[in-house]
Amino acid sequence: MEKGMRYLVPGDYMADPAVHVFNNRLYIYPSHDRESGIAENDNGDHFDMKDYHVFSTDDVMHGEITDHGVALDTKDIPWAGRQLWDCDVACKDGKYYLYFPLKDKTDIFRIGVAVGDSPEGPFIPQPDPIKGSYSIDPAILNDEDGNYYLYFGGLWGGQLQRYRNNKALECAAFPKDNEPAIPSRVAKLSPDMLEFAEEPRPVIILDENGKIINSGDNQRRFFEASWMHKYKGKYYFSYSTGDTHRLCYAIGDNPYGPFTYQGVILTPVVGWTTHHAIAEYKGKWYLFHHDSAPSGGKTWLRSLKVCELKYDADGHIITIDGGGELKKLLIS
Ligand code: FUB
Repeated sequence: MEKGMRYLVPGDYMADPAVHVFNNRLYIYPSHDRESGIAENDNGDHFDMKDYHVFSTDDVMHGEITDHGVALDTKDIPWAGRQLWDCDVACKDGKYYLYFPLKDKTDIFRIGVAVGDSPEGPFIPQPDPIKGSYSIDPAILNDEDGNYYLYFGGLWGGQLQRYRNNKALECAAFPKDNEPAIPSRVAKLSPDMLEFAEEPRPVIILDENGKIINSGDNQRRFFEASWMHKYKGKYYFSYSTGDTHRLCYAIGDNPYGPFTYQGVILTPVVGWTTHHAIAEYKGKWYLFHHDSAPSGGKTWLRSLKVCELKYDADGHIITIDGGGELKKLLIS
């Protein structure tokens, strides 16, 4: 393994981390990959996850990682079809809210909420998904002014190409290469944390000339895995570029953006997907992510990783080597 990297849960396959500090402890909310036996395809049918475990630690690089066990299972979700993908958790007034994407019984991804009394869960799902929700990869920003924002969306198997202006299209449609890329979405949450307080808005990413990044610019355009963190008063929106396998980021002045593209956080890892969370704990910043090296490159069996993340004096994130290209050659 590369120097300065740590696999967090070597005994199991965990992916898509969301990470937050609650009660001075760091909590990790990953997807729980499993060998489903389903053939790999561009729709991601092979990612057939059924439950979530919660993990926590008080020492990210060297401490014990506690597994708090199953916090939510699809069998307990009344509207469940299949595929429990990336989740995130927020805390408000002593309650914990777990946001999760799941296909409903008609095979459409919706975003659900489950509520718990502790960051470890268990979480009790609401009877229905969030009204007006669609697609995947929910990520929460607690703006620490009483407002919480939910970012979401993902292309291809994540179904975001099936929507325009929050309405389902008759047929999925991708813009032409010279048209603006399909954006991630953001919506403020209602005071009870259970619904959108407003229509989701597009998360616009601009290039260095102030022009919206185009669909054909697949080294920089949004694909999936939204994450938001704040650093020195600025809003850092980060995401995966999907088919070009990078984690990139863009900076804005408020939770809605627009955000101006800055660069690459993580170069490709071993495996197809790349997905992350960024968090500060005990004075250091960390990049939580995953790769498929321990499973020999099997994209549906990913392992959780962490390393330190550093900024330069101007607040730019220093690019981290995902180790993908070289390792891929060794594995194949
Ligand atoms: O884990 C299933 C999907 O793979 C996630 O929702 C995406 O972000 C990608 O990591």
